[in-house]
Amino acid sequence: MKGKEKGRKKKTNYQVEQAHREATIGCYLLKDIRMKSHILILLCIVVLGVIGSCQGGSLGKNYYKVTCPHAEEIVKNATEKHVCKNPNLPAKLLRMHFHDCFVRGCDASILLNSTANNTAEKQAIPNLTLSGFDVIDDIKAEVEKTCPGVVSCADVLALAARDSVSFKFQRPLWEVLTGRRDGRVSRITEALANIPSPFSNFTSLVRNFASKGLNVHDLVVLSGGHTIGVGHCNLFSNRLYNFTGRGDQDPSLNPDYASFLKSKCRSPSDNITTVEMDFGSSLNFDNHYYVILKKKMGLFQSDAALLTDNGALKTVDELLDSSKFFLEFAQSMQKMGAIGVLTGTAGEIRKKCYVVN
Ligand code: HEM
Ligand SMILES: *[C@@H]1O[C@H](CO)[C@@H](O)[C@H](O)[C@H]1NC(C)=O
Ligand SMILES: *[C@@H]1O[C@H](CO)[C@@H](O)[C@H](O)[C@H]1NC(C)=O
Ligand SMILES: *[C@@H]1O[C@H](CO)[C@@H](O)[C@H](O)[C@H]1NC(C)=O
Ligand SMILES: *[C@@H]1O[C@H](CO)[C@@H](O)[C@H](O)[C@H]1NC(C)=O
Ligand SMILES: *[C@@H]1O[C@H](CO)[C@@H](O)[C@H](O)[C@H]1NC(C)=O
Ligand SMILES: *[C@@H]1O[C@H](CO)[C@@H](O)[C@H](O)[C@H]1NC(C)=O
Ligand SMILES: CC(=O)N[C@H]1CO[C@H](CO)[C@@H](O)[C@@H]1O
Repeated sequence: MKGKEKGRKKKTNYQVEQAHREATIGCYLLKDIRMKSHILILLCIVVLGVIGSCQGGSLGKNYYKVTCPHAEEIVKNATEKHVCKNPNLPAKLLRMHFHDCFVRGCDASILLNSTANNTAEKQAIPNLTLSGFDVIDDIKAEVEKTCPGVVSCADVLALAARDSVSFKFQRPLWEVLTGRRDGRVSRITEALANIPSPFSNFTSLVRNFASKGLNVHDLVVLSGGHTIGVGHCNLFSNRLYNFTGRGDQDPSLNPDYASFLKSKCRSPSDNITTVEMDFGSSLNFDNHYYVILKKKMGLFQSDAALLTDNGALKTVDELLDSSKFFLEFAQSMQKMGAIGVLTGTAGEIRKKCYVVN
């Protein structure tokens, strides 16, 4: 076991380093590749614009085409600048977008600060970390310089999440329709009630997703978001130390992996240490999450729960095909990005993302 652990650790460090290197190279190449990808994207917009029908309420393609023609490019540039400095950012922004959409719809309610009167959603989220919020505020400020009061924070977040994850690929991994408007309300209680728990079983997860108009297929596909990022020990250490109250381990967790996790999370109450969710590949956005899931190495009970239903298991197996994963993830993200959006004259266009106008 010791030998195995060592091997694993080495691999992890190596892969993390490699991913860092790739990201850095990406930053140098940025200018060259950008020209080409712009031409491609332009082509896509023209072609798809003719054929395409709009999904997701009254969101549309390039909604700010007239009112702020460079909006999406400004967001992309600003996002990439931040990702170059912080390779963990894609995970923060992807999760932030998910949390935004699951509470009151994708209306940037997650970004509002608490006030004297009200404790905001933000306060409930077990550490999305400040780097994410700061970055969104900065990207929004960039957009405001060119087009004050035009582009919503909800759209900025949806675009920034997509662009940060897509950065290493130098092409957008999913389409983001725009035209969302910003909400004026953010309540801590609603976050607690709507955001799925890592301790959930399959039935609760399905119910939670269904209440957002997402089906079992979306649940399995979007859980693939856990291919990047980290989780805190206290959110899974019950699986290691005291699963049923008899000092036991979760039998649905790979025992070798459990030993490794114990070496990282030394006590059941450690709420500081974090562990990669997709072991050995947590900076790579890929379908490796499903590979480790099949080996009973999903980090949370909510990950392991996807193996407890035959239908979900079938989808897990399908997503072991990489191209299938990218295709399906793009579709489900577009569905998620349309949950409960405010459009038309609803809500407002916030000037600053952390406070209502
Ligand atoms: C299926 C229900 C889900 C549950 C129960 C869940 C739960 C969690 C938990 C507990 C964490 C760790 C937080 C921490 O310790 O700091 C986490 C992280 C994360 N989640 Fe989920 N999640 C779910 C679905 C999703 C979806 C749909 C996405 C996006 C498509 C997503 C993206 C992420 C990302 C990227 C991280 C890493 C964040 C970081 O590195 O800071 N999750 N999730
Ligand atoms: C985005 O960055 C590229 C490359 O640095 C630059 O050519 C382009 O003008 C930028 N776009 C905007 C809107 O700032
Ligand atoms: C908003 O809240 C964040 C913490 O969530 C804090 O860092 C920031 O300073 C606050 N911004 C303002 C303008 O109060
Ligand atoms: C605080 O709450 C009171 C009563 O509900 C309301 O009249 C007031 O406008 C609120 N203040 C702010 C800053 O939201
Ligand atoms: C799933 O969790 C819910 C909520 O905790 C619980 O009521 C239900 O009995 C659980 N279902 C199964 C099959 O364990
Ligand atoms: C395990 O959980 C049970 C029941 O909650 C508790 O009585 C016991 O002290 C725990 N054991 C350890 C080692 O934490
Ligand atoms: C972590 O646990 C300590 C001690 O139980 C507690 O005081 C602290 O608030 C916790 N921190 C977080 C971020 O939950
Ligand atoms: C955004 C957020 O809630 N951040 C919290 C993360 O956790 C630390 C303590 O571990 C808090 O101080 C932050 O407020």
